[in-house]
Amino acid sequence: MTKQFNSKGDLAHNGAPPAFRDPLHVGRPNIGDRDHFLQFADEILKRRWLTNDGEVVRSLEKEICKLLDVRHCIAMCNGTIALEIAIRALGLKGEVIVPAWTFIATAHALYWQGITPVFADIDPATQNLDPVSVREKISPQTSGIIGVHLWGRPAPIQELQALADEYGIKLMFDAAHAIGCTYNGQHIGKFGACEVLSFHATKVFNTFEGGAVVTDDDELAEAMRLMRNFGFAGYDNVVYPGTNGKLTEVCAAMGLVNLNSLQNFIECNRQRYEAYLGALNGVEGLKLISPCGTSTPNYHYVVLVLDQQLAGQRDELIKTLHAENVLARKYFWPGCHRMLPYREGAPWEATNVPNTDDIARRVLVLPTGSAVRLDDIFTIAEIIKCYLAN
Ligand code: T4K
Repeated sequence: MTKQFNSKGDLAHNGAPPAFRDPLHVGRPNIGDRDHFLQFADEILKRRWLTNDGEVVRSLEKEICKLLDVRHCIAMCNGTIALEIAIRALGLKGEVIVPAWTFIATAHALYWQGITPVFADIDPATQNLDPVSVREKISPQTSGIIGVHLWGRPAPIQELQALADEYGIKLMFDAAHAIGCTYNGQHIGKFGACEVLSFHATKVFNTFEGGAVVTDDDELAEAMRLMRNFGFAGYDNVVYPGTNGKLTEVCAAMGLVNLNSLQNFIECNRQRYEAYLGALNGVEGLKLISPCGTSTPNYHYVVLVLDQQLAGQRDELIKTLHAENVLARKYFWPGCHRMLPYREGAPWEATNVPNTDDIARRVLVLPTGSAVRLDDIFTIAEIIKCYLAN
C-alpha cells in the first residue's frame, strides 16, 4: 500500500498526495504486440491501400467470424455507426424499445434516424432488459427491440426473441460490451437478426475506434456492406442511402494484433475481478456484479453496486476515489431517459422505469484491465473500506 488511510479526512481533504501518482482510469486501452502492429502499419503504408474494404479489414472480419462462429462480420468505423447501419438495414421505424439503462449511443443511433427510442426498465438483479417492461412498452408503432448485453452479461435472449416473434417485430442486440462472452455455450454474436460490437479504445478488444455488425443473415449482411460505403454497388451505382462507416486498414491491423491477445486480456481482467472480490470480501453494503450462470464473461467492467442505505453516499465515494487518482465512473447515470434530448420529448417521470432510477443511484465502475496492477486493487479497496468505515 502506498499510503495509510486512517480517516475520511486523510483520504481527500488534508492536502496529502493522492494514493496514485498517475490516474487509474476506467477504460485504459489493452494493447497487444507493438512490434507486430508497427510491422503491419509499415506494410499498409507500403501497399498504399489505407481504407475501403482493404485486405487487413477483410482478414479481421474473417477472424471475427471464426471467433464468434458467425457467417458475416461487417467491420465499421465505430459501434455507433454500426448500430445505425444495422437499424437502417433492418428497416426499423416508428418506435424501437431499448433499455433506459445503457450507454447513450444505443438510443442516439435510433434518434439520428428519426426513430423514437422507447425506454423499458431493467431487472435489477441482472441490470438487463426486463421482458415484462418491454411488453408493456410495445405499441402499434413498435418495429423492433434492441437488447443490450450490459457489462457483457447476456440480455434475456430467449424471452426477447419470444416477444419479437409474438408481435412480429425485429430483434437485434447491442453487444458493445460482450465480445468474448458466451450464452448457453454459444458466442454472443449469434443472436437476434444481428449483433453490434464496439471496438472502441476503452473496450476489452480495441481497434483504436471501430465496431462491427455480425449476423448469419446473408441478405442483411450484403445490405450493410453496401450501406457502409455510401450504398455503392460498384462504380457510379448507388443502391442504398448509405453512409461512411468504413474501418481503416491501420485500425484493422490493431484489431488483428489485439485479437491474438484477447484471451490474455480476458484472463487479465478475470484476475483483477477476483482481486477486487477478495479485497472487498465481507465489506458490508456493497456487491460486485458477478458473471451469470449461463454465460462465460469477459470481465470487462468491474461494477460495484451499493446497498440502498449507502446510495446517498455514492457520489461522495466517487469524489474520494477521484481525490486519490482512482477515476471511477458512474456509468450510465442518470439513465438515457433522463438525458436532455430524451427527457424533453417524453418527461422521465412518465417513462416509469423505477429499477433503472434505483440502480443508477447505486452503481460505480472501477478501473481494471492490463494497465491496472493487482497491487493497485488492494489500495483501491482500502480507500473504499476506509471511506465506508468513516
Ligand atoms: N453501445 C454501448 C452499450 C456502449 O457502451 C457503447 C460505447 C456503444 C454502444 C457505442 O460504441 P462506440 O461508438 O463507442 O464504438 C466510453 C466510450 O467512448 C464508449 O465507447 C463506451 N461505450 C462507453 C461505455 O464509454 P466515455 O465518454 O467514458 O469515454 P472516454 O473517451 O472518456 O474514455 C473513458 C476513459 O478511458 C478516460 O477517462 C480515459 C481512458 N482512455 C480513453 C481513451 C479513448 C484512455 O486511457 N485512452 C484512450 O485512448 O465513453
